[in-house]
Amino acid sequence: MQTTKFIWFDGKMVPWEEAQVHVLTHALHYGSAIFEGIRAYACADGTSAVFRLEDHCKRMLNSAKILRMDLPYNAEELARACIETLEANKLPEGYIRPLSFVGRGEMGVYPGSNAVQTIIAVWPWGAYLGAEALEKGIRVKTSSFARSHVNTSMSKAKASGNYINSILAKIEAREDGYDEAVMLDTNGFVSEATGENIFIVRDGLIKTTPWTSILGGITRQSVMTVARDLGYAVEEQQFTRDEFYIADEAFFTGTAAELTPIRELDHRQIGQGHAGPVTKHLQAEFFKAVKGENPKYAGWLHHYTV
Ligand code: PPE
Repeated sequence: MQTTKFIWFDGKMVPWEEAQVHVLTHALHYGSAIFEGIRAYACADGTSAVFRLEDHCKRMLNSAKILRMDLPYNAEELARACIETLEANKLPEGYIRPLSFVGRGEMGVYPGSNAVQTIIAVWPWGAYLGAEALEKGIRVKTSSFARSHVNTSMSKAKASGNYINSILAKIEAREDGYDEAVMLDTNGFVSEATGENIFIVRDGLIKTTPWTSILGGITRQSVMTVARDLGYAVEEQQFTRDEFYIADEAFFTGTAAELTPIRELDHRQIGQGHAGPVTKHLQAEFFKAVKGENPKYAGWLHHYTV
């Protein structure tokens, strides 16, 4: 892992090596933590831009609300701390990881009055599924693990504990020779991937799975907006794995994965077996938006300079 110099820890900038917790931290035992994943991009004008920083901070507060965690920060304070961490590390481009966790105190599932602690780390992070993936697309398989039922884990919270479900599916997919897993919900419909939302394109219609058992991806919402602005028809609609098999195109969206084309699902080639025209168009427009090359989406960017 690439390290940087400082990590923001409960309001203080501490050296990377010193940002540590005790082994009896509640979150380490029970997964009682929430986090965000945010990207910053270097722009052509020499500044950098964090993509939808305020929206990520708002989602973090919503995750805290769902988990009944009290964060002593509002969205503006979290956003400012993210920028300060990027500046302290002189990082023009990379990934931002705020995390709030239930700290040390009483053991036992009930979090009681254990203090909630918050850190923000940043690091350089290239293409999540490999540089080639962004261009050529990836091979995926339907997971044997179902996405958690809507009353099992609260998927609208980006909660650490939820990721056990993702880890199981990711390990299975990788060990079976695939890049990523497609997870079905408990009714058998396509849900999301282990850390990405899913889109298919069929007969000119772009479909993404509805906001039920999935995380409300900020990239998902951004890509829907960009697609509609370009005149494409976009629906949030349930679909099945066999509709996915006969899609003309398919792709994943996520902060880490950005917009990654899918070229194969369960040994069925998707469309022509490489990134299709709609996927390529949306990917190009998405990258323009995040790098400040489309003034229409200037409101999504929080600029800073290092
Ligand atoms: N679903 C899940 C389960 C998920 O974890 C992510 C983000 C998304 C959808 C897409 O959401 P958004 O980033 O707002 O478009 N996954 C994060 C974690 C990746 C990791 O390995 O860590 C991310 O992309 O930052």
